[in-house]
Amino acid sequence: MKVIELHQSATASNDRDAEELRKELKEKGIFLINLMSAAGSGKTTFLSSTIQRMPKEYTIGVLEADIASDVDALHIESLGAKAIQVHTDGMCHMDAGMTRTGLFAMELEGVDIAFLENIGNLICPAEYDTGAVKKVMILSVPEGDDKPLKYPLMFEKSDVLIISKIDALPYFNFDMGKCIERVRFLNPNIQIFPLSAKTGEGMEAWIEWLKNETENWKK
Ligand SMILES: Nc1nc2c(ncn2[C@@H]2O[C@H](COP(=O)(O)OP(=O)(O)OP(=O)(O)O)[C@@H](O)[C@H]2O)c(=O)[nH]1
Ligand SMILES: [Mg+2]
Repeated sequence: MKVIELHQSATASNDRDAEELRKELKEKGIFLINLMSAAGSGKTTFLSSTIQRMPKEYTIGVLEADIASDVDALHIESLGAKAIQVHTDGMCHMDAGMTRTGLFAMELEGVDIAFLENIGNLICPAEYDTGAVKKVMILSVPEGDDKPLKYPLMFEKSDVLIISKIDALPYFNFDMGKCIERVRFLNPNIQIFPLSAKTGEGMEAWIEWLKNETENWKK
């Protein structure tokens, strides 16, 4: 497994770097998604289920960002997708320069969809444009329906909210209606997909969204 050690980019403007990276990805026809959530919300499990359900004509690459270890990247690679592991030198987020370095260290030839599995953290990753085309966040049922109230920025900035682990709803006091109401108050345009990566319930609607958005980006 290729593991790359990254340090915070020393450039003046992260937003400019992000715009440049997006432009370059558009030219190459690569749809980059910044996947964010708290630690353990189910990012890797969700990506695994996505890789297994997407039609084989889509080549998927995953940039795994963690403070340490390569377990997530090894798992993704075992499913037949391209994967690369980056370590962030203790930092709690990825910026556009780090994302570029990680992406171009992966063999990008033929990749249609690239996911950045960001560091598990509901706060810092929301503050940085990584150059991704879309921002997708996960909130899992065990975390609670009050998280939009406590960590509003990520909910405001995301294009898509995955409410994951819905198979666990019987065991937690998670009010789905209240959660969705709180999220829509912050971000009326956000797309919301409640699903379980474990049972597969709800995955189909997400897969349809991903296929449509990828095709739109490639036009
Ligand atoms: N019941 C249930 N458990 C899930 C689901 N998705 C993930 N999990 C479990 O949640 C735990 C964390 O899942 P991961 O996919 O490793 O979460 P992650 O967000 O990638 O974690 P980090 O990379 O460490 O931030 C694991 O024990 C998974 O099996 C789900 O849909 N239902
Ligand atoms: Mg993970």
